[in-house]
Amino acid sequence: MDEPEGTRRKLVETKQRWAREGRLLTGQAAPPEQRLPPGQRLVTDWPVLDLGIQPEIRREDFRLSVDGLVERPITLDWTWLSELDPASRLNDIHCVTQWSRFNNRWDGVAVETLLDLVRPKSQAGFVSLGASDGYTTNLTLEDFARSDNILAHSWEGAPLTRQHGGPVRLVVPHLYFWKSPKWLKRITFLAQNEPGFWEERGYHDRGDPWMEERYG
Ligand SMILES: Nc1nc2c(c(=O)[nH]1)N[C@H]1C(S)=C(S)[C@@H](COP(=O)(O)O)O[C@H]1N2
Ligand SMILES: [Mo]
Repeated sequence: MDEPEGTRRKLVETKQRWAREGRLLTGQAAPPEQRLPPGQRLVTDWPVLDLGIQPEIRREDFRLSVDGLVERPITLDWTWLSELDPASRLNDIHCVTQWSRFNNRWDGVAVETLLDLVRPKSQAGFVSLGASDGYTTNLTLEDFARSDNILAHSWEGAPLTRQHGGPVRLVVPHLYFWKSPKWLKRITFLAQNEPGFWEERGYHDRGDPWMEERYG
């Protein structure tokens, strides 16, 4: 490979790495042409996408089991969740069906806080996420542990609606939105990767929007 080609590839790799690390998501100051991943179009409404079952779960009935390869398996209920360190995140949504929505304000508990509580064992390399509608998805522990990620119970200052996954959903903003399960009820730490609902149906195992990892 000649010199300019190598230099260009390095630049592309670096920019892709920045994107993966959220470096281009600098909040309101970043121009849209940098924030919008390839093939995405911006919306200002918030579409609802799911398998068609939208379970109605009252906050007092909320349970989230965290199990598998952790030092301390737990089942969080609403009271316990409310007592954990509160966290807020401002981030962008990118759905694989090509809509993106900027500047979503979430309140909840940072995934980092949950990890401190359960302490994954050294053999844990993956998580499997389960939801009350039967939906599942998977992440590497590295993608799950990102500081941007939040267990969200509120959006724009109001409780997350049932359609959008209330009482609690996971938000993983650096990947396509199918990696962000609504009505979250189970997080299992695993040594092996366990593909979820869409991952078993032709979607990419990781789903990085800036790499256009739509299909696998
Ligand atoms: N439990 C559950 N979570 C889910 C889904 C689902 O069908 N069930 N769909 C995923 C997909 S494909 C998308 S794009 C987003 C949509 O979230 P929204 O309806 O809040 O926009 O939820 C993701 N999380
Ligand atoms: Mo989606």
